[in-house]
Amino acid sequence: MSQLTLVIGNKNYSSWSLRSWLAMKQARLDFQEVRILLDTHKTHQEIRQYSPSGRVPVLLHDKMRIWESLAICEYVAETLAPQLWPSDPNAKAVARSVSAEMHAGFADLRRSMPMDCRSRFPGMGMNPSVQADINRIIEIWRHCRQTFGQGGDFLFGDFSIADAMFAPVISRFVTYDVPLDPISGAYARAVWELPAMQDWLYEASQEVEVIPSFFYAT
Ligand SMILES: N[C@@H](CCC(=O)N[C@@H](CS)C(=O)NCC(=O)O)C(=O)O
Repeated sequence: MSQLTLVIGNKNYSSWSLRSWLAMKQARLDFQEVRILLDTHKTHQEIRQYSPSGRVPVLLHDKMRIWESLAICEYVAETLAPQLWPSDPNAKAVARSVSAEMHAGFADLRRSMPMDCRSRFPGMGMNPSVQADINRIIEIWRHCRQTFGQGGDFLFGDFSIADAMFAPVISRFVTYDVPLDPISGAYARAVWELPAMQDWLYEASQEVEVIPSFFYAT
């Protein structure tokens, strides 16, 4: 099998890394991990060895380098794991829309409630703009579950890239204790309880590095 390596940041903080990592784990791909500590004097130089953008995650596949979390997921789905998108074209189109919306948006939520998997800060970071982001995310989840979710516990039934894209949001909702309605809460629990997600959370809990949480608003 060809060589597949995912370069990631600290598991506790690197929400973009979690997205690609979870998609690849759920696809049962055999890959190596290289973890680069964020926020050190060597971080930029170390990441630049692998990633032209100077950011993680970056996927190394033979001679290819693919950066940007969503592009990595797309590449993996196209080359190795087509099951990462729903097979129905309409469901797939909406899965792509909500994945792109997550990748490009929700800046207020990301800034005010940064991912910090192992910490608990109930209520911290909430303000009207964050609440507006949360309301839209819940609207997406409820719509996808009710329209496309019949075949399983995830947004489009079976696990897809869309679920990977929202996984760090679910971690934030746990850290900041964001209340959810029954449909959204059941969905968030399904992602949270995935063995791969639990592995990531365990490994995050074992990390010792501390980055001031507001610094990594990603
Ligand atoms: N849009 C990018 C965002 C990647 C990103 O911002 N990664 C952060 C870590 S979560 C990073 O590499 N930071 C490096 C640095 O700040 O030096 C993606 O989707 O992959």
